[in-house]
Amino acid sequence: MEEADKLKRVVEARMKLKSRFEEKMRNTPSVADNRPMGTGKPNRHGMPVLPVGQTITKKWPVLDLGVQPDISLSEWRLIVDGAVEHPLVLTWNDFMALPQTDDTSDFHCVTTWSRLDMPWRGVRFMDLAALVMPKDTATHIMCYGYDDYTTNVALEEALKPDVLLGHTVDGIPLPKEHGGPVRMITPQLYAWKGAKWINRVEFLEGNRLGFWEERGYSNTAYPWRNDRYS
Ligand SMILES: Nc1nc2c(c(=O)[nH]1)N[C@H]1C(S)=C(S)[C@@H](COP(=O)(O)O)O[C@H]1N2
Ligand SMILES: [Mo]
Repeated sequence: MEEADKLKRVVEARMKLKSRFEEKMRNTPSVADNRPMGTGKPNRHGMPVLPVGQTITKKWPVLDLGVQPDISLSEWRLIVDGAVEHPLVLTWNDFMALPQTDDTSDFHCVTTWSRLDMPWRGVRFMDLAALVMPKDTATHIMCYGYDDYTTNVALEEALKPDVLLGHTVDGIPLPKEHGGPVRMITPQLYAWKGAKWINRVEFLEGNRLGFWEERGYSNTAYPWRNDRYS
């Protein structure tokens, strides 16, 4: 009974949050652009499978700021705070007890490679957001990595169903060099919007720029608009 109540509350919170952002999400370029730039058949959100200027790679290059932090599962924490009703700090066990999602998605790096059909397992950002419940004034998030990397994402992008905090990829625990134990992925935006070694998600009342955004990368990062630099 208690479990059923809990589930009901989670579902209700998710529905409420979804309805708040549904229209904004429907109008984002990676869903609504009627002249997307790219080649190939439409993907599941209606965009050409390969965005303009990208080349498919089978390998998975590693990009970082020169540090690959080593975070054991026992010391790993995820802080979720800022403009939310119920801020929280999750341990690894708390995180793994959240609803888990499997999803196969594409990965588009601004340095022009794309890796298609990557099978991920993790927690939907939407499910995490429903737990903390963003305040009505929240518009963006800032994601922080253990390496002090930061990147900002608009909520209508972060709440899309393919945005995961992934811990497993290709059937194995996410390798450290790719951001393990947990990283975010943003399949409908360039991949720098997904923080590796994620440690904190701060909900913001208004926009703020992250590490690369401050250094001339696009605030919005839409692959099908060649929206790389600002
Ligand atoms: N914490 C952290 N996250 C990060 C980065 C980083 O340097 N630190 N690099 C970003 C960039 S620029 C890209 S393209 C992707 C690369 O992910 P990969 O190394 O798994 O290919 O991670 C993004 N997330
Ligand atoms: Mo990148």
